[in-house]
Amino acid sequence: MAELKTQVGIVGAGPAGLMLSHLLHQDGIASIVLEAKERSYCEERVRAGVLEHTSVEMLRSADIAYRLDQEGLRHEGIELGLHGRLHRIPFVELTGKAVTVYGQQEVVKDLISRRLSDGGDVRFECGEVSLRDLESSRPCIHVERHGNVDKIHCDFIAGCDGFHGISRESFPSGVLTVYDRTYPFAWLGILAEAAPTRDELVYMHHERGFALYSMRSPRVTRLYLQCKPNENIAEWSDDRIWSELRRRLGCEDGWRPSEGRILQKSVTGMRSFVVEPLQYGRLFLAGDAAHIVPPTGAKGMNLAFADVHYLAEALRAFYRDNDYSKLDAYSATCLRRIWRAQRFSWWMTSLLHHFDDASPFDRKRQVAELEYVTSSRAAATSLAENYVGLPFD
Ligand code: FAS
Ligand code: PHB
Repeated sequence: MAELKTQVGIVGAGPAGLMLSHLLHQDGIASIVLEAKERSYCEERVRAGVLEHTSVEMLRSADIAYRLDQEGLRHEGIELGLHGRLHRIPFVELTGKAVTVYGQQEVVKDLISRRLSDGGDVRFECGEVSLRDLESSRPCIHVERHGNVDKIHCDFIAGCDGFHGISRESFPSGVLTVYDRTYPFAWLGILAEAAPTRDELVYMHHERGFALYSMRSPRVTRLYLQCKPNENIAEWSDDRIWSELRRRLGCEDGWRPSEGRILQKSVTGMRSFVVEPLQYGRLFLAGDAAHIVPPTGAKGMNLAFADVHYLAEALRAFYRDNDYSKLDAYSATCLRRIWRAQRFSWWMTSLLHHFDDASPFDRKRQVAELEYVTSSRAAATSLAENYVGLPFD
């Protein structure tokens, strides 16, 4: 059994945990990152793909943007589709800002290789993690592996272990308030070896259900179909997927998504989830451990970065100036941004998806709202400023 000491113990090597460890390192603050999975699993997990302007600025100022700047695809707008016609939302014209398409797994690869080349302590396949003494000034992480328990004594613990992690579960019962909403549909997502034939993402409203045309590189596209919440992927042959994508994404002007070998396909559930507060004693939650958004607003990974932006700032103030005020304010500061992103993600989801239980009035109102957003500069600007990322408070 080893007894270790560090300043910040971090559970989870996703975008939140790795970015926090890197930012702390740049401030000379030590951390140990504990990850249950193998390195390859973390680096190959296909998830988000859109980085807000705010996240790109953060990666650049943290000197983690070399590959992002080489390979990321700058997108100055998106297209909303209705009745097979596309309407562009020009982000740069409306907000002066753009987004960048760069796969989450690429961000994770960049962060892992940088942490390790900087001599960072990132422990993959770490074993069973449990948290102790959270109310004390020396919380402890127990890591059990092959019957052996290591103890890591910390000043603070960052719970960055995602929705299914143990950190949120470590809050004593009655402390957390949970806000939860699930949607009566899911997304069937594919990665395809097909060169993009549009320069920007297409969000398509269709009576058969929502569809999204996205991409990862000049050779790979990423497409999503609205499907049933318990959809069985085994019932979706590649041909069936492509024929449904053609039907939903096909445009009046003849555009169709380019097709190719499907590299990966999966079904992802849709939910809006927030817990309050994000802090218990010396444990601070960040990212999916504290909140989940439906991916329609492309906010998941970006919110995780925003949380660790505030947490790193607060820990810097503590270690530099023995100032605890930002740590005290961490939960409230993050929750302001989290609820704005929740509102936007819920709104984009409500605007673009097919609800089986919608009344004829609701269907007409949904189309009227989509027509308003695609014809009003004010409404388009509101969408644009939320999509590119609200500035940090
Ligand atoms: P992550 O979940 O990324 O990382 C948590 C890490 O903690 C994982 O590596 C996990 O293995 C580890 N961990 C868990 N329990 C542990 C334990 N007990 N001990 C040690 N380690 C532990 N967002 C979009 O914007 N667009 C998308 O298309 C999109 N697709 C998604 C698809 C899926 C299936 C999921 C789940 C999410 C998707 N998201 C998407 C949202 C996604 O981007 C998340 O917001 C983002 O991964 C959050 O990052 P983290 O908070 O770091 O959590
Ligand atoms: C993606 O490229 O994976 C993606 C893009 C935009 C979204 C969701 C997912 O809203």
